[in-house]
Amino acid sequence: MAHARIRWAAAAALAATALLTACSNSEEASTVATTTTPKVLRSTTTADRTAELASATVDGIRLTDGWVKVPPKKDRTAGYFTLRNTGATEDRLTAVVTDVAGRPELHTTQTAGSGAEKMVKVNEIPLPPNQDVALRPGGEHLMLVDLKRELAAGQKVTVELRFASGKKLSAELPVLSPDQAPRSTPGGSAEASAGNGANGHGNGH
Ligand SMILES: [Cu+2]
Repeated sequence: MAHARIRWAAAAALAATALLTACSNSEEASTVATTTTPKVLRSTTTADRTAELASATVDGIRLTDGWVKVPPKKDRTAGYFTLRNTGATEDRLTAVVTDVAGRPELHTTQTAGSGAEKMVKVNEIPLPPNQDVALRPGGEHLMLVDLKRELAAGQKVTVELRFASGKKLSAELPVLSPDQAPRSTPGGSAEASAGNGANGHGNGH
């Protein structure tokens, strides 16, 4: 119908047709411009899959990429973060204090000859100057044993990290479901790759 009217206008006055054409061209141009918007929306949706990770700093120490896994078992779960000692001398993470767990522990993961992974408690995690030390699935991690309450995705766990230097660093770690967990864990382990599946992270830590 619109075309019919345009033709009628063209028959009536050529100048008018030229104006209408110019008009419809500019409309097309603006349509093209708006069709690029959904791409932006799509990448926003992707970002939603990975919820915002915690970061915090205290003089000389920076925490980034902090999160806690939705407990795979009722009584325990693990927390992960990257620490950077921005000072000039070595420091050590010696303890974590939190009110959500009766026993917060520092663990490392050892792979036995059979290939089975085993978690071992450690007393401290060294932080050499100017290096990132990543606590991550399949490696060193914070173990929250004897959970005092249920932890659901979207909640936050407040932790206070204590260091050999006497420094203390507080952070609020978001609780993430497996499909919200960060995908690209640097040097990711078998467990991290398993997390790429729909229902990874089925095991205990
Ligand atoms: Cu553990």
